[in-house]
Amino acid sequence: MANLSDVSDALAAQAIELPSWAFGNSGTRFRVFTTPGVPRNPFEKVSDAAQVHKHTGLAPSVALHIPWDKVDSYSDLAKHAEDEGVRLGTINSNTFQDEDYKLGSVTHRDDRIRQKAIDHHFECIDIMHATGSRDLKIWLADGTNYPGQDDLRGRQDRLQDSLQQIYDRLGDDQRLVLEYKFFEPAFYHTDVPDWGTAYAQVASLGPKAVVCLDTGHHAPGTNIEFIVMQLLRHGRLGSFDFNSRFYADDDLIVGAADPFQLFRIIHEVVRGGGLNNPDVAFMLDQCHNIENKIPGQIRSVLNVQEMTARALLVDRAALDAAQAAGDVLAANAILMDAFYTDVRPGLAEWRASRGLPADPMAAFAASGYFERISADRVGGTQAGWGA
Ligand code: RM4
Ligand code: MN
Repeated sequence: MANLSDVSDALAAQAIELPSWAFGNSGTRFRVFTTPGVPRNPFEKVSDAAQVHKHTGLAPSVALHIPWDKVDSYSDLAKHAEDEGVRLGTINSNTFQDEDYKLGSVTHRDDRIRQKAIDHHFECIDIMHATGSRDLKIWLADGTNYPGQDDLRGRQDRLQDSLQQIYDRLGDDQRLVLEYKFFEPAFYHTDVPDWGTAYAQVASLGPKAVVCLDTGHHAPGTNIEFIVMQLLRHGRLGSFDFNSRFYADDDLIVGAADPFQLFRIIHEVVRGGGLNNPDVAFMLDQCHNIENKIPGQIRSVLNVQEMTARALLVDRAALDAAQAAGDVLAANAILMDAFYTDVRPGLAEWRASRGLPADPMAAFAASGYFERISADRVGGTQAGWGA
C-alpha cells in the first residue's frame, strides 16, 4: 500500500467549494435555532468561508445562491472574496420559494410562470458573467403530490425546452449543472428524480451540460458509487454536493453518517479520473442546524480530505491483479486495508509541513474569530435558508 508521502501532490491539489448558505441560520420545518455572529449579508458569509480556507487550505471558493446572495455590486463581492483569500464559485438558482411556483417553475403549464423561471436563470447567467463563475447549478423543486395531478410527459417536455433556452444563453466557458433529487418538497413525483433523468436531459442539451450528484438525494440503500462510476464513464459528472444523511435529505456533515460510503464514492472518483479534475467540482451542500457553522464546515472539508487520502492509498495494481484473478476476498481486503488506515496523524504532519495548522479545528477555536463576530454582528438573524 502507498503511504501519504506518495500522494502528497494529489492532496495539495484538492479544492472543495463551500456553500454560502452553510453560514446562515438554517433548520428543519421545526425550530430554526440561532447562532451568535451569524452573517448579516453575503460579504460576511464570504468572510466566514474564508476562515475555513485559511485554516485548512482546502476551500478556495464559495458558491452563491440567488436571490439569497443578491448584492448591488458583484465586482465588489468578488473583490472582497479576493481580499479574504478566496473566490466566488458556482451560482445556484432558486425557483422554490416564490408563490408563483406552487405547481412548478420551468415545468409550469402557464407560459408566464415558466418564462419567469427561465428569466431567473438568465439573470443568474448575467451574475455569472459579473462574478466570473463557470457553473450554473439548477435544482428544481418541481414535481407533484398526487397521482393524476399533472401530465408527467408534458412536464418533462417543458423541462427540456426550458433547459434548452437556459443552456443556449451560456457563455462558451460556462456549464449548466443539473441536480436530481428523488423526493421533497414534492412527494409523488419529482421532475428530475434520478441520475438517469438528469443524464437524459443534459445529454440532449449539449456538451456544456452535466449532472450534479448530491449525496443526500437518493433512496436508502442506493449504491451511489455505482452512479459516480456511470456518470464519469459518460463524461457527465459535473459536480458533487457533499453532505450526509441518515433518513432523508438531512444535509448533515459529510462523512458523519457513513464514512465508508464516502470512501467508496471517492474511490470511484479516483478510479474514474475525476479527482482534482476541473470537470468534476467538489462542493459541500450542508446546513448546520445545531452546531457552530464555521467549525462545522472545517470538520466537513477535513472529512472529505481524510477519505480522499484513504482512497488514494488503495493499492490499485494489487487490486487489479486480485480482481483479474477472481480472488474475491483478496480484492475486498485490499480495499478495506486502505479504508481502515488512520490517516489523521499523517495529515496533521502534512499540513504542518505546508505551513497550515496541524489541527485546524483547534486553530480556529484559538483564533478568536468566533468571539469577534459574536460581539460585532449584532442584528444578524437569518442569512441563507429561511432568509
Ligand atoms: C436543495 C438542493 C440544492 C440546494 C438547496 C439549498 O435541496 O440540494 O443543491 O441549493 O437545497
Ligand atoms: Mn444539493
